[in-house]
Amino acid sequence: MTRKNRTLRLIVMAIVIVVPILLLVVPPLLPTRTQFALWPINPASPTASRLDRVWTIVTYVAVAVVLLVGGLMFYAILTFGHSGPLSDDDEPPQIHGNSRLEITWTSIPIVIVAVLLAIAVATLQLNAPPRVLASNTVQVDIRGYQWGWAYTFPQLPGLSIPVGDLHLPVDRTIEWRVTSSDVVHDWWVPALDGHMDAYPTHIERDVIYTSRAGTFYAQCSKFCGLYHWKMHNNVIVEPAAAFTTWALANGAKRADIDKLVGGATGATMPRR
Ligand SMILES: [Cu+2]
Repeated sequence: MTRKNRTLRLIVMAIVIVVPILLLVVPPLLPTRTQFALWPINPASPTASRLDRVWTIVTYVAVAVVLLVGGLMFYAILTFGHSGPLSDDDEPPQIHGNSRLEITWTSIPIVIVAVLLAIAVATLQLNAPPRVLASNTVQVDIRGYQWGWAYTFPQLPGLSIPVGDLHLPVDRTIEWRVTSSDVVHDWWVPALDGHMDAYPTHIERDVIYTSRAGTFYAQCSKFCGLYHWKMHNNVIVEPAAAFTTWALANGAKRADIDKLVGGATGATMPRR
């Protein structure tokens, strides 16, 4: 191999290996991480924090594997690379039946995948909705349609949001129940929860805790037709007073709102 060819190959391989690593590793380290709104980062609920932890572990394990395999590949190519016509004498020694080597390179990936599986299953268990909910849990019915999301609150009759942003009180247990009136959609607010598929005639429920106020990006994540891209909006988690103002302006009765968010504070509720 000529020096020029070798340098060129080195540069191409460096790009192939380094660019994906940079894309994976750098965004979570940036101070303005929220601009990557669909990354499961900057979690605002315990549920999303646990998902974020799994995501981070998987990412760094994957990067370590890429570095290891890519490094060995680099080493092999640069050390044993050959150019020009081959003669019979150029064939490297052929290795067959090295049981120790084969067991090693089979068992390492199995162990890695088993550990990641155990972490993922444990997280799923922790994120499962509890059987008993706090008495002042806020229930939200979320209905996907082509192409938008509509919200109602069973405890706040009269409040109906056919289109637009969803507001929620901070420091509250929220039970959201997701369905669809036409095709399959997917309710996804990365900062608060994992994906929730929205099927017609089926209610998918999950329970989260709004541990931090803020404006969080929501996006339908199932391709549901021509204007799927329009199915995004914000979930605004805010103090009880701001939530009350919003609910009043959208048709809820004050007595119902006071009953729901004017009573006990989050400190008395189980955090999950
Ligand atoms: Cu969609």
